[in-house]
Amino acid sequence: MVVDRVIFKARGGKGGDGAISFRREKYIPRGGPDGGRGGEGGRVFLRASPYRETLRDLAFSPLYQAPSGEGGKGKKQEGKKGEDLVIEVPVGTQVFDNHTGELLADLIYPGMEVMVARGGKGGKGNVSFTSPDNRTPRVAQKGEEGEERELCLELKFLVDVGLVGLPNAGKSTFLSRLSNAKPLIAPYPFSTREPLLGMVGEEEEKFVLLDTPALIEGAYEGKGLGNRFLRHLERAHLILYLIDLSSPFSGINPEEDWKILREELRKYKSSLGDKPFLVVANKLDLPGARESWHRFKTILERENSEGWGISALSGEGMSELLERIREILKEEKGKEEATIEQEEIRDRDLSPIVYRFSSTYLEKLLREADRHPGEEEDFLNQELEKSGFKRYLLALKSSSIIEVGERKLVWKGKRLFLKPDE
Ligand SMILES: Nc1nc2c(ncn2[C@@H]2O[C@H](COP(=O)(O)OP(=O)(O)OP(=O)(O)O)[C@@H](O)[C@H]2O)c(=O)[nH]1
Ligand SMILES: [Mg+2]
Repeated sequence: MVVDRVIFKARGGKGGDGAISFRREKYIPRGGPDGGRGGEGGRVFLRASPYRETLRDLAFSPLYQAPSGEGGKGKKQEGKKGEDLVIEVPVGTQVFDNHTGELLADLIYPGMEVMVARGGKGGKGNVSFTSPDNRTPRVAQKGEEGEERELCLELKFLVDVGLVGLPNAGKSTFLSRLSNAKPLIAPYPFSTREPLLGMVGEEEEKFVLLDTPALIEGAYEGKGLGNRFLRHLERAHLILYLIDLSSPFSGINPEEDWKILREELRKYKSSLGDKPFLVVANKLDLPGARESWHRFKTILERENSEGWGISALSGEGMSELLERIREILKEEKGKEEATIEQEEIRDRDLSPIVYRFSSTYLEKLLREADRHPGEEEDFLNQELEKSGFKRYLLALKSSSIIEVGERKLVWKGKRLFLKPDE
């Protein structure tokens, strides 16, 4: 089974303790304090990996903790930092704070990392406690505990087009006809038990099509296989309602099936019901289906819904429909970029979200920006505007910190700022 939701705690490493130490050298009988600071604890990151498909591997451990920082040492040496713990998750994972319900990050880009728990600060060594009254302090500070956070991770496939339908409508047949996916196709209801993705087309034109298990009336209350897979459609740009023109299982008419499907999606989440859609009437090749389609089509036209008649089996009408799907996708994707709204983090107490990008593109861009002294920021933002990379940044919350290698940037008001190191 696909595990697409897990809850666990992430805890940053403890900071190392400060050291109590005194200089001991020949000819310096009473050396001053020289105990260094403890190292910072490791941080916990989640990383979107194209090699992960489910959250299953994370379902077994209730706590992920990064290593502690090492203690400080003599000669004012700072302890070693704890290593960061990086947990790999599938691309498309959404990260929520399980207590507040706040969406912390949407890991839609392979290689994108978000920090979910900060490491504890290292304690000060005794050197920091020297004062005129106390030249030989025998105290140091303990390292701070790491930050702890309970997270809820949900995998939502990055789907362009989602297929929904009653049992046996031909959803899996439709997917297999357009993509290289090999779903189970069977003449009985509920043959598909898990959502399945397929890639349609090549290169620029490529899109992701999702086949889902059948819905039935009352699915929103958990009837049949329920609606737990519908969340994968939340990010889809287009929904195809596949209707069986022969209706052998429901025994009713296409209008009725269409109404049921529409209602189920609305009850699950009204935003799903509002998404762009096409009604696709299938099995046009069967006896009586053409007449049924003509009646149904008139009804759809009356309510201003766009309908297409096809046969997923013979291929009739499929290429015209595919063309229309591509057209809608192009429009919708264009709109999306223009309307993404970004939430500013207003509450000063809320620490900004830290993302990390291992991107050679960004690294290179930063190096190039350095060659434009005084105009680094403008250069950076102009280049981003031209590249496709900006759309990944648009998925981040505003006021986030972005780490690229050793550099720290701030993403705010749809612009990248070069932040001087603290
Ligand atoms: N005649 C005809 N049969 C079709 C067509 N499309 C699908 N079928 C048949 O309908 C049956 C169900 O097809 P599936 O693709 O498994 O249907 P599904 O909607 O995925 O079914 P579930 O996963 O069980 O909900 C199979 O026997 C298919 O061969 C079509 O256009 N014409
Ligand atoms: Mg199926």
